[in-house]
Amino acid sequence: MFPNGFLWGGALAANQCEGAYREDGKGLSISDVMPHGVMGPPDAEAFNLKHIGIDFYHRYEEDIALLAQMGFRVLRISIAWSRIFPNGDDSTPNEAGLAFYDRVFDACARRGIAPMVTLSHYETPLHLAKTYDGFRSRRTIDLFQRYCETVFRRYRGKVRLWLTFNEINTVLNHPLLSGGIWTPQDELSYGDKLQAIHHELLASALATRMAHEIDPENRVGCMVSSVPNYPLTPAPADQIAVMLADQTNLLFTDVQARGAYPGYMRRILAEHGAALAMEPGDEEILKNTVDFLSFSYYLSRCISADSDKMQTQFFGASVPNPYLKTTDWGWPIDPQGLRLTLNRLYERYGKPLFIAENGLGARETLDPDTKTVCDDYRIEYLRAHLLQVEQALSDGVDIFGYAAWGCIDLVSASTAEMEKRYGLIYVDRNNDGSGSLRRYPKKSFGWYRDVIASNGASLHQNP
Ligand code: BGP
Repeated sequence: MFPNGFLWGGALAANQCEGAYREDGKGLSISDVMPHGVMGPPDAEAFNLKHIGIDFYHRYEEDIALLAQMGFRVLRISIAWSRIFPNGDDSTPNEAGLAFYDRVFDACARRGIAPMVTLSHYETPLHLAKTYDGFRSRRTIDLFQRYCETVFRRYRGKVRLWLTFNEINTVLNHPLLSGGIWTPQDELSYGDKLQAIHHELLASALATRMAHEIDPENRVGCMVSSVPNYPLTPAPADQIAVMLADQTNLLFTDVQARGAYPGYMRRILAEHGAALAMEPGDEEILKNTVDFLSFSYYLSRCISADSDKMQTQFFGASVPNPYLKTTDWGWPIDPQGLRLTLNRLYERYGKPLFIAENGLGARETLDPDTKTVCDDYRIEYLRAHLLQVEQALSDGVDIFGYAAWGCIDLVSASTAEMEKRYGLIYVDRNNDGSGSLRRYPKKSFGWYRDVIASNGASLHQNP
């Protein structure tokens, strides 16, 4: 059973939905010059779908009204840092950018939707990336604090749920997208990335402390990409391979939820011949732990100690799992992995959990006659995952909400395309940029509305 007050809703990110990339004083972010997502180098000249996105900047009223029709109680969005501080190191904020989010939060409030705000979702101001190499520089921590203080004060009372960095653990694989690091990946040592991670962890802890100081009612969470690793065989070597793979992810939640580097950090540093440059006071800062943990969940990974078996994948080196089907983009579909993730995180940290992203990316077209998309496969995907959330609740895990990723179709993060659709609402826009941008509820729209209205009970009916 889902508890009363469970926060049902969905999630979006500014750089993937807002568009208006140069409007009302906004500066460029790294995403504005990454037309291929993480599949190619930055290119400021090439056509970039994110420049218009799904035009949420001008259509947020209509979009929030549609989400309210589904009964949303929470909407996770991000603030585009470069809308508030166009260069990232400006001395004063951009009032037009601040006013935009006032309007968005007011629209949510009018419809009884609580905003949950990600402070940094793959959209570091480009100037910070180019000038300071993003979070490789300690200076970026101060600039992030300036931005956080501005938005915490401005939206005091309007926003109470905050996430610091989206999928903070992806810095190791995607240093530009995740850490705003302009230096090409192949020129970075592992130690360079660990140092940037240290800076992001400090920035996150300082933001958490500041959020609590500015409004004791603020609740701050971390956000990680959660991918359970399974051993390919019962061979002990495969178990150890899983343990090591897990640790490179747990490192982030261990620091953010427990307040200190775990013991195995020593081994990680030694293995890579790296050392962290720490300043006096850093360890104290890290003690400012989060109130809750949030994560994205899309897939699980299978791991072998035999490196010849491991294949390079966008979501990390792994072996195909013979028990799982995959999406059109090759992402293994594993609802039970979500129950496992919820249990493991709760056992380890004992803090409330929020599922910040989950969903199915698929190619689909609008039926010209019915003006909808019959997305039974998405309903099945979401239903199977939500039933596992319910199982985890029965296991005793404290879960306070669920956000369906890309609840309105938007530009994808990894491949920067429009045609990888996650929405319960179809947006008429195509990879070549054509389309009216009109919104059309899909079949999953009515299905999710019923799930929310019945507080999960309708999941037990066949869709
Ligand atoms: C997460 C990101 C989102 C998002 C989602 C789906 O990694 O936090 O921004 O887009 O994954 O990924 P994609 O859009 O690449 O399918």
